[in-house]
Amino acid sequence: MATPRPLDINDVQGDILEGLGKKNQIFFFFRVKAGQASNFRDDLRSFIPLVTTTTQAKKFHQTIKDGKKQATEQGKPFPLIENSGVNVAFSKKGLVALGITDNTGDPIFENGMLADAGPSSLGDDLTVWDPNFKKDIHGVITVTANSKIVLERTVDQIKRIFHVGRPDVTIEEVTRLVGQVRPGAEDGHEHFGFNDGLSQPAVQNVDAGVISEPGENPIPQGVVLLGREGDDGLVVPGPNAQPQGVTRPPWALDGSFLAFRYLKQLVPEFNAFLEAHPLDVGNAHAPGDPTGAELLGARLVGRWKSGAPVDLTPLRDNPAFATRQDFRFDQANQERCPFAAHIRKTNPRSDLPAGATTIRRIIRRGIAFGPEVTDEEKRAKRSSNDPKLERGLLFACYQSNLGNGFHFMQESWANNKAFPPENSSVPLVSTPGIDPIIGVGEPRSMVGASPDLAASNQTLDFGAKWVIPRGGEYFFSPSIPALKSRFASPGRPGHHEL
Ligand code: N7H
Repeated sequence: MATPRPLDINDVQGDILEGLGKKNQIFFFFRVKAGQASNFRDDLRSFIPLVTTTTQAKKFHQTIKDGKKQATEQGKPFPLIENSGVNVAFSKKGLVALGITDNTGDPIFENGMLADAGPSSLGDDLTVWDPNFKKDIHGVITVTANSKIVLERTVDQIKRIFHVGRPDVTIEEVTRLVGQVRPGAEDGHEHFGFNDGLSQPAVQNVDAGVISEPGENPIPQGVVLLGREGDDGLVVPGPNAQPQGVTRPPWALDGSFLAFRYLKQLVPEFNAFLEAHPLDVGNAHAPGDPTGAELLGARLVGRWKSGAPVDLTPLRDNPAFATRQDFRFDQANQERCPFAAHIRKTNPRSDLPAGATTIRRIIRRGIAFGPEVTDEEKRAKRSSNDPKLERGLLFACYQSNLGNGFHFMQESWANNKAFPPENSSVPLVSTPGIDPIIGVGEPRSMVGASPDLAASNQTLDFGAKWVIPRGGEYFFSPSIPALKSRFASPGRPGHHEL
């Protein structure tokens, strides 16, 4: 790719660098109707004005922030601001259906998630995948809104653009997944109860002035956006880890790969496990002291339910620390945070040499789906078999290279019992175990769950899994200029080709 023009965030879809404002979200997985590719590309031209840019998404968040501030100052309730966001992304099969056959330079995207999901790679049990994700999916349109009504209204507008319900329809629905933030105080928390979406990398010249971790600089734009500085190809870890270089088609500039995962969560079973394996918190309970089950939950995740990192507040939750990112792990020690804790596995910070995690950072945009746990499920300590009561996380993350980002994180960190690698910790830990939240592999266990040094090398066996992947796909989320000039049909004469 030739030296690109400077980044203009108007060109980048809003979910990537900013996140679409949302209480409700729908992921509409579609196929371009056979023989209708050309008409679909015409319809896409009418659809593009609906696509939310980074600038628009940022503006919406700023309006909310200002509105909340003003309402607090005036002692008034915060007014509901109507909002809806729309983004679109295509699978490899979708690119081909549109006649875009260039190699994107990312073999994991080129082969699709189904080929990557099995036991020898991500580790999914494909027999429990929703059969819809084994069908051909060409793309995903995601719509977010601040209410169900606004969401439905935007969905209807999109249906009209693609002539849904009419003989000249150009897309077919493969399946849809609907997410919503959890009610009341659980807003922003996923179904196990933990505050989610907190730690995100700051991107150079986009998230001005935000440096999340001490000793870490904002990540180069190319870790997220194709064709930007830092999009240098696969990095195979090792003492001489160097990016291998990559060639991108011109239309890929300012696009990003979206890894989407449909993850079911077994919430009563997770809670029952915590209750059955409480950590020793002594007998005396001061106000604010956790139960043994709460302490175990926090140490499996690496954060308390409020979001406070156990590394900063190891003995009790402290909501004042909820959004803190300014911590490093002590390489020689897992007393404050287990090596296998979910956040230590997925962002090992100082467990690896300075700068080694930069290329591995992803931007997460998940949302919870499904209803709250029912009283009956709580009593039975088991999730219901009723599909209407299925719950979990619609996990979505962006990166410029799946082999450096999501795929690597799941396969080489979360599923790898030997990661982080042995160091001079006391006591010495050669095998920290798999990630207790998302890890797959044998044995299903970790060490270091207990903060008590004498007990810290004891193995904690998890037995069953609490997060069950039920499907997913890899998509490419193009820039707005690429949508206009490469994906949609040519509009007015003389329009600019990328
Ligand atoms: Fe995770 N959880 O509730 O336990 N995650 N995650 N995740 N996750 C994080 O910082 C969770 C999943 C990452 O920089 C928090 O947002 C659950 C996948 C990364 O410190 C919590 C599921 C992958 C981070 C959870 C799930 C990741 C992170 C702490 C599935 C990638 C940031 C709050 C149902 C392969 C790490 C926060 C950092 C944080 C949970 C999935 C990755 C609470 C329940 C599939 C990179």
